[in-house]
Amino acid sequence: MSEDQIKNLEAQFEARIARDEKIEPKDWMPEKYRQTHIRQISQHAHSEIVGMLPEGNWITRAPSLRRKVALLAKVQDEAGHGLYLYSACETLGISREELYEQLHAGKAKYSSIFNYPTLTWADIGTIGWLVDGAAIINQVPLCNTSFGPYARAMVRVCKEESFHQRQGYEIMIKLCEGTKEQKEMAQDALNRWWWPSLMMFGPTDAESIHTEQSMKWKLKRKSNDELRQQFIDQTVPQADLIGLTIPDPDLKWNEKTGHYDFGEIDWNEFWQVVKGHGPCNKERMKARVDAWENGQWVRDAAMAFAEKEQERKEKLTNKAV
Ligand code: BYC
Repeated sequence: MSEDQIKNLEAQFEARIARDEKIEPKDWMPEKYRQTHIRQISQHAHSEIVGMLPEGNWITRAPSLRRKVALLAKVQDEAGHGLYLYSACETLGISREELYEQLHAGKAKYSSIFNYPTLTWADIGTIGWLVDGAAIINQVPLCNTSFGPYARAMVRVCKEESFHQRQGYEIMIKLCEGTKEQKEMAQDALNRWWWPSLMMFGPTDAESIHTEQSMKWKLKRKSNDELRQQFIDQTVPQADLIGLTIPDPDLKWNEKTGHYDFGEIDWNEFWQVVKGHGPCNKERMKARVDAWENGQWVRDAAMAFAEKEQERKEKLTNKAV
């Protein structure tokens, strides 16, 4: 293709983005647009799958049948989210195997939040309340993202995240209405998960390398700092309502801006976790690699079965002829 032809295609592509048209997998797109979508969608998919591990850890220990059923359903939803997202990503011309390989080799990231341990039952409430709460805030704008398969996957994901957030907050309400020890357990979980939850939104806008381009392409519709602020403004009153204290001495309502001011995030901790040195990074990756390797026989059996079925069908067709 000549340079002029590429420029022409690029101009048409930018015009479609400006008109808020959805870009579909078979449409022409700049190579960088394709690559940055593969990066973000696959990291999102990996986050859903790795995100099953900290909560899966509590399924056998949920304190009642009702809690167990709800937690099972939530963790199962996350597997479903991973599947929609991997499928959306595959429409960009990369295979599921390649995506897994990138994760297992440490080339593709997943959300920093899942590298922290779930020590008590209150952690499950806190994950639903804060982590899924943050996920909704981050993902609602993505329902309007420019790449069609990603935007459509996000609509269902957000509906399910809403149930996840409520089940988490309801666990917290119950713990806060319970004994002194239960309330202390809830406060302790909030103390440990608050700052990592704020880190989920990524580095500050000034440090974010992808935001500018992703906003131009309408992959991202709001910046990391805008979403983080929205999360804080929404969550602080929820903590107040159940009598929990946000572990930030600098947190203060600002009449002028109409937002909460908050303390400095420990960005050194964030980058350490992102680079693989968080409390559970090694454990999480081992669980995923083991699952892949131990599942080899299932994939082999499915392939062998598919081949036999194909042979059987061919024989039947030959007989009929
Ligand atoms: N953790 O330029 P930036 C869930 C990386 S699933 C790790 O701002 P971008 C749930 C970033 O990838 C939650 N890495 O990047 C599941 C980039 O590195 P690369 C997951 C992070 O893409 C189960 C570099 O830092 N949600 O909620 O413009 C149970 C520079 O950052 C993180 C999604 O994936 C992080 N927190 O913005 C319960 C949503 N933050 O790629 C709940 C979709 C940044 O150059 N993703 N990095 O190597 C997004 O919205 C955006 O990708 C982000 C980052 C806001 C996360």
